[in-house]
Amino acid sequence: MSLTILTYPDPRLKRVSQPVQAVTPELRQLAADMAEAMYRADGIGLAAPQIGEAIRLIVVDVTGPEQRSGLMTLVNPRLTPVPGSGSVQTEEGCLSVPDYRSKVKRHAKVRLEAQDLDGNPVDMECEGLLAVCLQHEVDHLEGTLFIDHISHLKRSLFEDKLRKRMGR
Ligand code: K2U
Ligand code: ZN
Repeated sequence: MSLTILTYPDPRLKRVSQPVQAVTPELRQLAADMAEAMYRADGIGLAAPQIGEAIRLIVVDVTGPEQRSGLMTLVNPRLTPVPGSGSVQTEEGCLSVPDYRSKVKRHAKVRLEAQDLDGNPVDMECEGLLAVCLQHEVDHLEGTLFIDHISHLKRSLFEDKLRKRMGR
């Protein structure tokens, strides 16, 4: 089933997602559908709230839609910054905020704890694009978009641009 990615300012993108209680066949299907939607949209990450499900499930594949060799399906992911790893500024975009990119400051290294679809624990230290993508996706589970991290001036310029595009 092809999923529709919600776009700003859809209020469902602001919901805080609930923990996944159990991995069911339906959850597996949802995760597979999310990965397909992510690849089709040329994304390297997708969080369940972006397709309207307020649950703590994300898919990530930083090898990208052409290669498709690094898919991670993460249930109830938790990130903790690695002390002393510093921060990085990266140009981010979002499949739910089309045609807009802005620099965002993120932790350089994060510890990822999660479960995979078979209930096995995931516990790894991540850096680079994976660390940035994970922080972007886990933000989605809290109802936070990358545009919530930009300056007030940039945000008002973004909102003006959106209003013009929506003809208001
Ligand atoms: O969550 C999403 O909307 C997918 C995001 C994930 C992401 C954003 C910023 C930085 C890293 C990951 C993107 O739209 S996926 C598109 C993309 C691809 C490569 C690099 C940056 C953004
Ligand atoms: Zn996003």
